Amino acid sequence: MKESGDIGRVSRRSWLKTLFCGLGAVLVVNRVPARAASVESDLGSKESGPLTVRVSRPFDAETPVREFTSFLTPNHRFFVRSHFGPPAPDLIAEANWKLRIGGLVERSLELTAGDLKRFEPVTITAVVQCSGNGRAFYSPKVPGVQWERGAVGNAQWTGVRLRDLLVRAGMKEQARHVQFQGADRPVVASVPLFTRSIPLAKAIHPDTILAYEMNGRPLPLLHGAPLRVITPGWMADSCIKWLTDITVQAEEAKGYYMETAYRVPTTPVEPGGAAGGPSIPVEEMIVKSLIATPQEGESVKAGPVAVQGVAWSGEAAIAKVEVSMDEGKTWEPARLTGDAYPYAWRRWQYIWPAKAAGTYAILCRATDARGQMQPAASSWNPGGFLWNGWDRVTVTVTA
Ligand SMILES: Nc1nc2c(c(=O)[nH]1)N[C@H]1C(S)=C(S)[C@@H](COP(=O)(O)O)O[C@H]1N2
Ligand SMILES: [Mo]
Repeated sequence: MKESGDIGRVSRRSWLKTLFCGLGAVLVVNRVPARAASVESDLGSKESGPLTVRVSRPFDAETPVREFTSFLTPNHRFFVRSHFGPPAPDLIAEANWKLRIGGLVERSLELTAGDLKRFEPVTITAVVQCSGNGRAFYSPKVPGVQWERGAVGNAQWTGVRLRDLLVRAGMKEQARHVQFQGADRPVVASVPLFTRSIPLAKAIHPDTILAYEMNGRPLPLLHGAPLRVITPGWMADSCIKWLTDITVQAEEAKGYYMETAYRVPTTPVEPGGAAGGPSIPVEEMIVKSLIATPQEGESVKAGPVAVQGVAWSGEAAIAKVEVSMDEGKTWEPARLTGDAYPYAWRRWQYIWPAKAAGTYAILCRATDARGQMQPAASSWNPGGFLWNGWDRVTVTVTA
């Protein structure tokens, strides 16, 4: 109760700022569960605040798509997702935190944050997207966080190559998978830990990094401070936050989050069907684009309207983005703007000559360099993963 009083003295704006920028704030969230409801009311459940809250505890919130006119998504506007919320602060405090590397290695390592800084720093711009982004668009509905369009962002990540650490530890011949464990823990001990692994080939790829900075600033607590995995081109469920343990193994990680969750069927499942058939883990992202502006429901004046958005596709480049004003019967090419970087999203723009007053649906779809194109709707799967159907906004043109 004392804590609640303390919060009351801070202005709402500065309290929110702390929540998204630093450690102090998440202490607040951890210590004062009662504030969770207010997080929601402060941020608004509509796209009015910095983030759109989907679940308040643990805090799961998406970025309003209007942010996606900018190349980099600012840290305090970057979507937040975790299964149990951030770890107890003492576990990741600088004085206590260590990264342990073990398993099938010649030398087990224990590295402090300072030790990590002695490895060559690398910076990579990469899209991080929740594999459940767009789950809300599946029909029939799939249980889980009802993400719409904004469980994705593009940021500049700085850290060390995972490969450099693995080389330092020396891998044994049987090494095939690299398992990650973060410091976060479920509230109820019977709930499995969020333990995940990636295949060795992705782990030793020079672009797979352990990041301690996001957009040139220390990694915020909500995004995994002090260290998180970044697997460029792959879905965010491989991007383990609050990393403490790396285990080199012969086998994929065991447990719920590898064996049951984050899997997609290898043969089509009829809509509404059950999980349990043959499946593979969610890994690479697939081709996708979003319309950032105009926004859903916006009124625009007749005349040229700049339709802008972003497009990305895992490890492949974006080849083209197209816009349709007739429900997908015909498509016009959009112009790709800005530079193309591997793993980052590409911005695009289409000037729509809006003539007559009325209501219009604007659709977009992207195609990648491999020739993969966004479908009208993704095929239904029991986890509601990998949605990449055409994006769509409805706008009203006024005379
Ligand atoms: N330790 C840990 N890491 C985690 C998770 C988690 O629950 N615990 N959730 C994952 C999922 S499902 C997503 S979508 C991303 C979200 O990263 P962000 O909050 O920085 O956007 O973190 C991933 N890393
Ligand atoms: Mo996710």
